[in-house]
Amino acid sequence: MTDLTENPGLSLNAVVRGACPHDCPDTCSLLTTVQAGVATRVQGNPDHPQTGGVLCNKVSRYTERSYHPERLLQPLRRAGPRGSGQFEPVSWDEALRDIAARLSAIAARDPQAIVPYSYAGTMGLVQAEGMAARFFNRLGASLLDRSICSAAGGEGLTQTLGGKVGMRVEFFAESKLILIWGSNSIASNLHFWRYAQQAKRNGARLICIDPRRSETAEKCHEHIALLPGTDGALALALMHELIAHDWLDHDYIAQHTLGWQALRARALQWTPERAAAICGVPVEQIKTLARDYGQSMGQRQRQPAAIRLNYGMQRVRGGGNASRAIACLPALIGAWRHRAGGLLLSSSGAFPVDKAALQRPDLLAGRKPRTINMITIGNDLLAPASAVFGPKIEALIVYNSNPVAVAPESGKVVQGFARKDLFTVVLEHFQTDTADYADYILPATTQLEHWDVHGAYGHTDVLLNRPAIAPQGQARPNSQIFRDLAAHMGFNDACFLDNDETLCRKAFAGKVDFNALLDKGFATLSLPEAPYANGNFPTLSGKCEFFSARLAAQGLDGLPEHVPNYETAGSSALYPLAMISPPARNFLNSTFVNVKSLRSMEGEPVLEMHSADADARGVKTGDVVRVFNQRGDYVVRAEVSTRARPGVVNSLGVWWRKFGLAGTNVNQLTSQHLTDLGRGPVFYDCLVEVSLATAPATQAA
Ligand SMILES: Nc1nc2c(c(=O)[nH]1)N[C@H]1C(S)=C(S)[C@@H](COP(=O)(O)OP(=O)(O)OC[C@H]3O[C@@H](n4cnc5c(=O)[nH]c(N)nc54)[C@H](O)[C@@H]3O)O[C@H]1N2
Ligand SMILES: Nc1nc2c(c(=O)[nH]1)N[C@H]1C(S)=C(S)[C@@H](COP(=O)(O)OP(=O)(O)OC[C@H]3O[C@@H](n4cnc5c(=O)[nH]c(N)nc54)[C@H](O)[C@@H]3O)O[C@H]1N2
Ligand SMILES: [Mo]
Repeated sequence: MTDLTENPGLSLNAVVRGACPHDCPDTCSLLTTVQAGVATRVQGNPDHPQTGGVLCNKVSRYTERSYHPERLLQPLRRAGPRGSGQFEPVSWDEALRDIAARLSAIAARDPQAIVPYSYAGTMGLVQAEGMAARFFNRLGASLLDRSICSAAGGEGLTQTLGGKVGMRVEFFAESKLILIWGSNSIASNLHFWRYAQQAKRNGARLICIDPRRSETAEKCHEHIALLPGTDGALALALMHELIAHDWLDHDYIAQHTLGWQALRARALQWTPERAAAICGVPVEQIKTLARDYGQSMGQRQRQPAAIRLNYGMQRVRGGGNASRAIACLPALIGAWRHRAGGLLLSSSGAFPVDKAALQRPDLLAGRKPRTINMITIGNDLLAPASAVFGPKIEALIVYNSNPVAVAPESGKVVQGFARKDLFTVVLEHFQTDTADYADYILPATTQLEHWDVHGAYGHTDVLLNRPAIAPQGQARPNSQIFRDLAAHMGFNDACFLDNDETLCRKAFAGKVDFNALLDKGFATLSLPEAPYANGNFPTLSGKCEFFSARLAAQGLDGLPEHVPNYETAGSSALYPLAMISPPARNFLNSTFVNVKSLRSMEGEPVLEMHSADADARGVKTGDVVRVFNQRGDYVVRAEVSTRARPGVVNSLGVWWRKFGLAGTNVNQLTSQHLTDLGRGPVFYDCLVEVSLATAPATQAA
């Protein structure tokens, strides 16, 4: 067995196979060209079918990010007021020693006062979940509910289909009707869009369901621009029409579903007229969509209808129920019978990841630490100790995340991070908005510099990432930093000696051929082509559960229902506009905002407004506007645009605050409320008002 971590064979001239680490459904296979020890080019691997030799704008500029002049290359210690961004260099040993001493002192009182905060800066199983989880389990730190992205839809899907499972993405190429529901695929799921294009060339009809006229919406045959948070109503009205016109697969329903009579009664309450009023779309559009969908699987046509459900529709109060309602649709028409029919939200449930081997929950040794929801970090950092909450948060260890920019209600998040009595360590590539508040910043390696292994959430291949170049400066992999911290804390369990190769091998516990990964860089899971053609859903009943006994047992509605937003469009005279803040095409959440070539493509933070809403406020394109609600103010440049529908403004995220106008970003306005299911975020359930800004605003260079 070669020792991959020591990596003696790091060639000075080579083409190295890797994996894109970013939080994106596509998880591409990368080829990095190295010349004289320097990575000169990152390309998509043409041998990997899902990547097809194509990369997005962002990752094709990966070398610009890795060799960025502002890359953090040595440990830093705070040398000015908290949040001022002033730091001084410090040696690794001094930093680790001091951090270990501070954490040990807190842990002696109550280790739950220490909170890890991480998300998906890298999705690699080693650099995201392996050594870090072992460290925090051994410490007995608070657990983190990593809920900020996909929790509502994940729970909705699990309660309906039994897990984060669905169609295989490649078969969308054979579909005849594709509903792209709550997704701007061209921006955020480019490699799915390639399959949708293939289908379109073969005569498929593409329908986009999205409040915003996105890049994707304008390339589909039809765009249904509903109000944010009304997808549940739309799905129930579609069911109403399927029932009223008997566009149903009675045999599939009888054999492979649970709760049909109850769902039928519920759906019959949802006439298209009722839904149209809630969704803010013409009733004819709902009826036509139902006909297209309902007749797709008719006896003679057998033209499979497929739904690419995504995250946009979940980030509202009723996101869980809406996902459940939509997940019921394919079973009603028997779309699952065909490999190109059904639905895909996330494929992550297909991967046999051995979490216990990686994360070692046994190191908790019977302790049951509290769980902090990452969405409410603003409130939680400001919460005093109490019997319900537990100890006040005294230390935060942040890695793979930029909460000061991405978490909701930034005003509170900033106030929390600025607390004088909080000890904060940030593992990062760059001095982000969050790193500005650190006591210590520890420099981490990028994907070009470390080993990792990846599953995916938009396809079903496992990928291996080999380092292409040596770590830059004094940067260390996250795994190494937690190994080092463990040593300084005196944790001498053998598992802290596992190197990255061992972690890569343990991740799939022998269920994926590691030699194939070493040879080719990727391995495809062996899965059935049409997994639910004969039922066999991974639910307890083995059926698609229209009615969920588990939800009912929790006192919740066992059937999917339309759950209105916390902040319903049109419900407030003070804040009459609904605001959504979906991803920008050239950023990846807040990653890449500091890469100049990409930032110049995005220009500056923009608020798209419909002309009727702009005219009513005397706003023209290019005006600096103040967007505000009860949670704060956000300053941004207005763009009067046909991408916005009346009553809804769009501000693409997630800018670093320090690159925004007046040092703000859109999360100044979003709320810390949670979704109906899964305790997820409600970024797109947010009412605001807009007015011309009076004070001049500046953007950092
Ligand atoms: N370029 C790029 N790619 C990304 C990301 C990025 O930041 N940039 N982020 C990555 C991450 S973390 C994720 S989770 C995925 C997200 O993946 P997707 O969910 O596919 O991504 P989005 O492009 O955000 O699409 C969301 C769409 O939903 C729409 N939307 C907003 N509210 C509603 C609603 O109530 N109902 C409906 N039907 N639609 C609504 C938005 O207008 C937007 O066009 O993308 C990943 N890929
Ligand atoms: N308003 C609004 N807010 C949103 C969203 C939205 O649509 N609208 N989207 C939400 C969603 S879907 C998500 S997933 C979250 C994303 O939130 P985060 O997961 O916090 O994503 P990023 O902002 O990309 O920050 C990731 C950070 O990890 C760092 N990083 C990358 N690789 C490594 C590594 O190997 N080691 C270390 N130590 N650091 C690394 C990067 O430099 C980057 O600063 O944001 C959420 N916030
Ligand atoms: Mo996400």
